[in-house]
Amino acid sequence: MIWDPQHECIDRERLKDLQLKRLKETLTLVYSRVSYYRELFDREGCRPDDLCSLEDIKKFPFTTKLALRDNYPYGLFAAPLKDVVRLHASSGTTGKPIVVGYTKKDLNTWSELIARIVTMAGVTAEDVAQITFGYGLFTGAFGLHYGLEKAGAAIVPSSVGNTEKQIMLMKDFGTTVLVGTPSYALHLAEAASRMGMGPGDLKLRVGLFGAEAWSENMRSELEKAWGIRATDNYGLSEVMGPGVSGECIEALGMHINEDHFLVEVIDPDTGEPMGPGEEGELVITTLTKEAFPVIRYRTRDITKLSYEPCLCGRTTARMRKVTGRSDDMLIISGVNVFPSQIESVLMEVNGISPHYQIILTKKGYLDTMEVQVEPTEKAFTGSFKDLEALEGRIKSRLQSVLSIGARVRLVEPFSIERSQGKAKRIIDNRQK
Ligand code: DLL
Repeated sequence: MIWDPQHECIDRERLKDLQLKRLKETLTLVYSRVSYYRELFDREGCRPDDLCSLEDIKKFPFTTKLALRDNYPYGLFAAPLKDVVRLHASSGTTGKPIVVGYTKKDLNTWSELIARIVTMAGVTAEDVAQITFGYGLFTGAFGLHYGLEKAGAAIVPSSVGNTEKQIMLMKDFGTTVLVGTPSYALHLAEAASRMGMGPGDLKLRVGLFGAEAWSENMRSELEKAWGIRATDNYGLSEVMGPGVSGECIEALGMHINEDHFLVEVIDPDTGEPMGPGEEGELVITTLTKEAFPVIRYRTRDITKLSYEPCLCGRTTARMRKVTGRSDDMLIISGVNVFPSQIESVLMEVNGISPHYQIILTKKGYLDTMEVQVEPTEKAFTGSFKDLEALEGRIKSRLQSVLSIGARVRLVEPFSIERSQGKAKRIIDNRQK
């Protein structure tokens, strides 16, 4: 089934007309309502009126995470707060998150786009969907929640964690759709098998996975472990959250909701456009957002686009699975973490040296992070109690800034290797 055939199977010439009209409206909106964009456009000598074709988007400057950080919290909102009905946030590069807002119309669009994506993955009103994303500032849970509800599925908002209870709910409630990060879904599968439960004991049939990169091998493992069809969906808070794109049952790339998002692929080093089918960084302009429109947002995600018609009948462009990022952002169990956030926490703590290392490993299918730090010689008193207190202070600061737990290990002064050039701070031992 196709949720919105009028838009998902739209003739591409008509799509371009619609995109151009909406792009003009969005540029006019940000120019008139957001001083950041107005000043930037004026400086760059570009005006919304300069836009005569979709190609002209290239005359407008990119937006980066830095602009979002500098305008924290509401500086880039194009709607007054009285019209904003929801706020979400995602990691910034420092201690402060990126804040995004939604009007009622934005929320309605969001649930429509998710309804499209879950329908293309094969979800129907008959389904029982268990959402294992964390309900909170993260866009994952609420985004999927309202779209699945719109599609008519019965939702089990079990949120993150509590693995054994998740499995009990799956069995007792007859869950048919599992929603979460692919790594958590594998962890759940392992736990279910320890509890003596296999695919035959549960009704699961579809997985809606996203929020982190995952390989085709991982897809096969998930499909085997749960006896399901595992589908990928993509999005980012700055643009909306989940709902930007998702896989249909052909699983040949994720269909982009192009009537709401204009996409480009650029060379991450030069900013120059890449040719059709070439790999590069995805850049997105929102076409209908009211509260938080973004112009040419550099996602840092590496992918490539395909405009070939899909066997499912949809005409929208597809993006290949995201294979990496063009910045240093880490995704640890679905949570975005910048090494610079960790560094800023460590620099605030008295009694430790500026040398540290972040070690990522897998425990079963879950990501774990260990932060190794050196106490200064002064702080290295030999008193176990002092060291334990120091470790506890670092741990709780990290938890509050990153929203995930990290193991903190104090190591002897001068034991972390000093680099000759660029410091190697991250050791990622998670295999892909
Ligand atoms: O992760 C939104 C989301 C939630 C998407 C649930 C899908 C399902 P953020 O926390 O802002 O938003 O993180 C966005 O996560 O720029 C990518 O690097 C990565 N990411 C999201 N989905 C995928 C995916 C949500 N399917 C960042 N494959 C993005 C690979 C993904 N990476």
